[in-house]
Amino acid sequence: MSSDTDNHGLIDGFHLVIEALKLNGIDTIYGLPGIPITDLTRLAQAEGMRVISFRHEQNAGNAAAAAGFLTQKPGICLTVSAPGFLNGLTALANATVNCFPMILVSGSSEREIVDLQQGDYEEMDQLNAAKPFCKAAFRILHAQDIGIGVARAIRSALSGRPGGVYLDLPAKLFSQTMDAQAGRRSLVKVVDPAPRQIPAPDTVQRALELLKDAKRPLILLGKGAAYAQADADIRALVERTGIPYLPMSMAKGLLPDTHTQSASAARSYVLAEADVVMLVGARLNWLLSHGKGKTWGAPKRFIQVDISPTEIDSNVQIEAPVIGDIGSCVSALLAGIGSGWSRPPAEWTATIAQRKDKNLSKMAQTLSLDPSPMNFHSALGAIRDVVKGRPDIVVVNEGANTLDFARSIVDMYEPRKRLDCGTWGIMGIGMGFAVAAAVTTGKPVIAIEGDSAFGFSGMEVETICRYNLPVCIVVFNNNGVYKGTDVNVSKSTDPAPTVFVKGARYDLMMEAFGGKGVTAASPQELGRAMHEAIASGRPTLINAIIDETAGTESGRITSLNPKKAAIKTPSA
Ligand code: ADP
Ligand code: TPW
Repeated sequence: MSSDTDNHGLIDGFHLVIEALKLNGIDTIYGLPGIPITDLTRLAQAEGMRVISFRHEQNAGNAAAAAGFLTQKPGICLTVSAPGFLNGLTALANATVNCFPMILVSGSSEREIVDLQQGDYEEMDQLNAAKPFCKAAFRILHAQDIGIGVARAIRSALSGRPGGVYLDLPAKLFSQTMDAQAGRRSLVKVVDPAPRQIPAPDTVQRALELLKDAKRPLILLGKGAAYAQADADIRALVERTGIPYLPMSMAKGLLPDTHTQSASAARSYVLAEADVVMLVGARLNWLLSHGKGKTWGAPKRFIQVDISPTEIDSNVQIEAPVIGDIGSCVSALLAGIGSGWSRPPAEWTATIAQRKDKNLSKMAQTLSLDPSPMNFHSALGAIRDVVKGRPDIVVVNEGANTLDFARSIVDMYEPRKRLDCGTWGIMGIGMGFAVAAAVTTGKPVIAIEGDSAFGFSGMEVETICRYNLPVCIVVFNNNGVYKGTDVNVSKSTDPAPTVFVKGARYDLMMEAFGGKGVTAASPQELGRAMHEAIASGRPTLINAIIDETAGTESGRITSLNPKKAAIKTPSA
């Protein structure tokens, strides 16, 4: 252990880092120890912080990112130098892409040796490596700069569009000492780290005028709206205008998915037919077909509420940008709406209701089938019922078909209860997100995982057991990536690239660490095992046996696979 605080009136770098974080209300570190940060993890724990120690830095980083999204405080991921840093970098990049505030704090080797490339232990120019993948990157060289350095990192992660920040702490910094009183005085409590950004009144007026004239208006809520924690105002905006809305996957639950104004069950219809669309914390990226093309039908008129001015016109023209933080924008919109707002034409809302009814009864029919083995629908039907009974549960979801079907089948009822692959469609967030959800909310977590998706972070079942977290993992075991039916057409005896060991016992992985492992072959078995997991709060892994022929290649985005070109070059 390093020197204690106040030893001969001195304080060292270790303690200054911990005190700087604590001063700013940061109470948890997600990380993985090793040179030069092992003592930092021990001391942080000794100083009353929660230290969640992972088996791989990427999962710690994903946990930090999810914690940031859920709490509006930057999640801290702590790693060792070069390889540990690089392992965390994917999560940092993913956090930045998704606008989640996190700080990747990595120890680093001696600057002099790194800069002369003289071959230090875990040598790497981490600061420059990190820059393209985050919002901001900082290095602290002197103990007296720790307060300012941590403050810069926090403010960068949280202000404006949230995102990932890299903070480089060279090994030498930790054992530097300075006068304890001067050290404490040098710490900075960040005042108002995410200042409100009030939209200009004329932009709000312009947006309302466009909305008022709409014959077929639509509100589209994205995960920025969920992050903003302006839940009551967002709900009031939707309800007072009477405008149908669509939630993006992580905005599900901002209003309960069963809300009469939800147009999710008529998604294709409303996207094609709406004339004015108001985006609230959602980007017109690939997940929304870039705001154009067949999905969107006739050209639209767009209103976009976002904190980032450069998001506007990124894909199509935005006629009414409203730039500011969502809380301030939505409350300004509400004030402008007042009480005399006329609801959208009944023809529009009635047609949506009809389409919804038709699609929902079709879905109910599909869900009532009970095929053996289970398919995605029948297994998700069981999960849907469990979540309905426990709307406070957090759902983590990744995979291809497992993701796409769960998103549409499992209704969410409360804000920020759904975490998933997000903007990149990244695999591997599962266990990190599940740990963060359990740690930050104290609620039960269900992780709905494709078997391939689970493999990316599966070793963290040990972490879940070690901290005894109320996480119930459901692995949709269909023996492979997408499906389990691929065959190798070559002469070799290797399995095809997308298939796994058939009949794998993922449940035994959980048993190996003292958690509960269950195999479920029917929706009844699955539902029962989930109820037990939630009631007991014990780490549980349910190996749900899914028909290996069910689903499609890449789920709903199969069309993004490049088409095979000529298989053989034509002979001359
Ligand atoms: P989704 O994937 O759900 O469609 P995106 O991640 O594409 O959502 O979009 C989220 C948007 O929300 C980003 O453009 C981001 O700038 C914006 N955003 C995030 N937080 C806030 C906030 N507090 N206020 C306003 N806009 C925000
Ligand atoms: C980091 C590519 C997208 S979806 C997927 C992969 C490998 C797994 C699909 O199989 P799974 O799901 O999980 O069994 P299901 O429901 O269809 O049976 N590497 C990263 N990210 C992505 N997106 C991939 C690879 C991919």
